[in-house]
Amino acid sequence: MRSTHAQGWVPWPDDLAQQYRRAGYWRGETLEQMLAASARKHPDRIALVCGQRRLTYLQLHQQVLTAAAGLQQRGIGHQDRVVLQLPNIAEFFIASFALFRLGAIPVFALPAHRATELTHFCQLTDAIACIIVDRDNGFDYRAMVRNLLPQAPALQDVIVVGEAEEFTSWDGIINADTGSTELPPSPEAGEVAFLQLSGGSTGLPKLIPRTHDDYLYSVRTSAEICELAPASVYLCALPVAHNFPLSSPGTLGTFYAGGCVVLARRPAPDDCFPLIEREGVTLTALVPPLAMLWLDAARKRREDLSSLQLLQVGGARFSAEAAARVKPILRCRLQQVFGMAEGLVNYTRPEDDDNLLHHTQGRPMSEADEIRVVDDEDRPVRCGEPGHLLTRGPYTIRGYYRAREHNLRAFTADGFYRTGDIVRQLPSGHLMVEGRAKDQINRGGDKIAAEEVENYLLAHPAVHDAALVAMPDAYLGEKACAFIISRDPSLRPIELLRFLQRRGVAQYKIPDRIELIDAFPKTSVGKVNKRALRERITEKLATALS
Ligand code: OOB
Repeated sequence: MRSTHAQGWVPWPDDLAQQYRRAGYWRGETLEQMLAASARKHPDRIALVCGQRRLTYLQLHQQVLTAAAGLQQRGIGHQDRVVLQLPNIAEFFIASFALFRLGAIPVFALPAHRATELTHFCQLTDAIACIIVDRDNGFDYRAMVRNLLPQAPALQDVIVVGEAEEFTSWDGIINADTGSTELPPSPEAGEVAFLQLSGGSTGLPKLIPRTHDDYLYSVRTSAEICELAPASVYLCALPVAHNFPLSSPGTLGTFYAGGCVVLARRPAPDDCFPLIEREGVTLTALVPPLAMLWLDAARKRREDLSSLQLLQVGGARFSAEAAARVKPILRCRLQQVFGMAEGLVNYTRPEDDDNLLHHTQGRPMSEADEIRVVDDEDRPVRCGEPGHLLTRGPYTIRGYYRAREHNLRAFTADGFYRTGDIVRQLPSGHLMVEGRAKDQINRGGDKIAAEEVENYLLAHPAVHDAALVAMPDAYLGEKACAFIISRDPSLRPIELLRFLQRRGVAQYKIPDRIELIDAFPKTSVGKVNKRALRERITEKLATALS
């Protein structure tokens, strides 16, 4: 195999890799070969609906091959990293599968990311190209990339879907005369297929290397558990590059099953309900705040949602009360999904009773997922007791990309990933997410690494120290509150928020509230006592409400 530590990722040990292959988990197929197989099986079925565009499997696959030839002509090839930042449009798939075909490695940025995050992805991966859209949601992605070019010396090509200005136009790539160019051999399925983002808890966002073999195993298994078939119509309402709508079973699971993927530009009922009615959507995936929004809207709106058979909810804790409302209101099944871009995904199953369905976050998708629930010293806790969740298996990574130091802390010596989640495991194998040990805020499914935002705040000359903590929020579950020790008595919170915005940080990471404070409470060993800060802001909010 060509993939090694030197390329920045940690492969599975050889004996386990062999075992996973022998067991049929890893089948030696690339993601693009999976699409090609579906195109052979169902050439004339609709694979993708994007606005008024409808592509059959054959058309989609042909466009992928055309794009691959065009990208190859631009000098993109095997192992080259390409930052891909696109909203929910067909080009996301055409570009991704084209890169998979070439063995190039897309880095899946989210549309919410701004110059700070994009610069980091370009620098960390030495990306030679990026693919963006001209504008979306009132934001000009070309202007953002134009400004970061001096900080991304490896970037040779900026490819724009839409009005390209001085950059390379995507239309030019797919219409290029590539007549005589031949595509290279497909990459090996054991190689890294793409890099996905981690929610993280430390300084800068980490990148997650997923191989064709491991990802496709999770896609196939998810598709089986969710009973996907050619008649399935999957609505992609969440950002298309996120692991949940991409693979659990998501858009890729739907392509694998020969079903139809419908892209929604926004996840709100205004956009999604008419699509459900028009396209006969059978399943979709939401984060809890959106699920609650949909539940409220469904009672008031008139669209016919009767085609919907399954609503998946995950990414953050879904309350048992809200879970119990899904079936009576939407008249479809609920599935709770507890997953992570690093690998492990848990699902409730069709046969689970309401108690499991409402109160647990499901059980591991694979019999080969190894689960350990341990105390602070990595000793197993008794079944049913809360503890740290560690996991290892055929689709859970062994290390982050180019992060040797961090990997020593994030993984055990025997390769278990420390999820940072506190769970209980029931005798049935089902997990209940009880809390979190990692220093992260889960803002309705958007993950914020506290240390990352603290560092941005510390860059302001008036900030002496900063601590970011979660505060409760009825809609999002959690929001972010920054406690600041200021050097300058005249510093106003609004100035700090503007400072972060000017710097170009994803909007969801900008603190929802800033509290100025004289000193941080400390733990007995002298660390900032974040629990005390969380309690302080929670009490303050409660008093303000009463
Ligand atoms: C999904 O992936 P990520 O990488 O954005 O976030 C993973 C983290 C987990 O470690 C956990 O802290 C939290 O998000 N989480 C949940 C949850 N699902 C994820 N916490 C409570 N209840 C749940 N159901 O969020 C993701 C990836 C694939 C499928 C689904 C979600």
